[in-house]
Formats: sequence, C-alpha cells, structure tokens
Amino acid sequence: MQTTTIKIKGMTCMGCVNSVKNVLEKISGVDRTEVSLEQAQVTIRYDAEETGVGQLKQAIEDAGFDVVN
Ligand SMILES: [Cu+2]
Repeated sequence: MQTTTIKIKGMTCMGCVNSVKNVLEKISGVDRTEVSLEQAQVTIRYDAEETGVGQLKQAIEDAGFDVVN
C-alpha cells in the first residue's frame, strides 16, 4: 500500500468532502481516504498496482474540484 496527499481547491462544505471521498473510493485499488476541509487536502491509501496518482487526481477534477499539486 502506498499513501499520497493531494491538495484540493474548491471544497467549501461537508458535501464537497463527501463528494471527493465518494469518487475516490469508487476507484478500484483505493483502500482508505481521509479528506480534510480545513487543510483542503485528501490523504489516500491505495494499491499502486491497481491505481496511481494520475487517476486519483483525474477523479477529483472530474468531480468538479481543482488539484493544486
Ligand atoms: Cu460543498
């Protein structure tokens, strides 16, 4: 398992937090996500053989948010 932290722009409420969580947890290989509204970021634990940072970032952007890093 691998862990990455991605900075996100555009989350304003718990609804946004849940949206980000939901899209990420639908990706196969994603084990656990922890979204922080205050820190505007998500920490994702994932299986690097099934998914990667590119796909994770894409899913966040597809959900309507901006990836900062
Ligand atoms: Cu919101």
